[in-house]
Amino acid sequence: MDYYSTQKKPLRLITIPVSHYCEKARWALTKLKINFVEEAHTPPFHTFATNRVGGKLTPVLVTENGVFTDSTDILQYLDSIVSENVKLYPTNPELRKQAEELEELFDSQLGPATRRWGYSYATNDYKIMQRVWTKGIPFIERFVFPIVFYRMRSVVSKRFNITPENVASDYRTINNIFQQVRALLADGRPYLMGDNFSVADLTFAALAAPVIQPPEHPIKPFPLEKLSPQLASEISQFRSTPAGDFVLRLYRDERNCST
Ligand SMILES: N[C@@H](CCC(=O)N[C@@H](CS)C(=O)NCC(=O)O)C(=O)O
Repeated sequence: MDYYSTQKKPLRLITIPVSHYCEKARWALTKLKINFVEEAHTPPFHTFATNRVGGKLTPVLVTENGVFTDSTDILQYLDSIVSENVKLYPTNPELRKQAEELEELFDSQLGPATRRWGYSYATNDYKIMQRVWTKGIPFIERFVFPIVFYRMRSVVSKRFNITPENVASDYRTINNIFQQVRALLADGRPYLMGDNFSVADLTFAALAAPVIQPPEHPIKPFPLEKLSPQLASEISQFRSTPAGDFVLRLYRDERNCST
């Protein structure tokens, strides 16, 4: 019997809506057609939800087999419960190792860089922050968001050490990883691991999304003309690279879902 026919109740995914690590988990759940409910919270309220199940950061996945508090652990768990033909991790051990190395590269370098780059533009913009932090959150958190916004923007700025030097360094990190992705795709392969969509593609696209703003992202991005000229220009530049184009294609072809 496969997982889908035995799943008793939906899995719980605790998120901060905009978090790209949460998007990585959400995309995997959707792609694997696993029944789940998203419990979205705006910072700092996410901590009440994550603490209650023994976690700290988001995403957290609550299942009948345990609680998973890191996006990679979540994907590995999900992969272990689905059938062979839909797995996100290659079954060949050598290919699996390469896919895991790419996942780790994107998690450890691309994710922090795109997050700080994104917040460097967004933290002072009420409209952007409201859109990206409040989708699907409880009414009370939405109600107090105006207060939270003014308090949290300095917290975010300090937490991520947003300085012009650091943001410039993030920009270089992002470009460097985009070059590595370009090199991997240079032989004409459709996906990073070859012919099949895998965890490497999903992780790359989810964590690159803040600088690409794909139209299919569950948090619908603002049209570029509604953004500041500098932000719009940087997104356009990232989109026009081969790696940026790859992200747009992955969202278009592999993210077709309602969440
Ligand atoms: N390595 C973790 C990173 C998770 C992470 O950094 N989550 C951020 C959102 S992008 C978070 O929950 N931050 C809230 C906080 O710092 O309290 C993963 O892959 O799940």
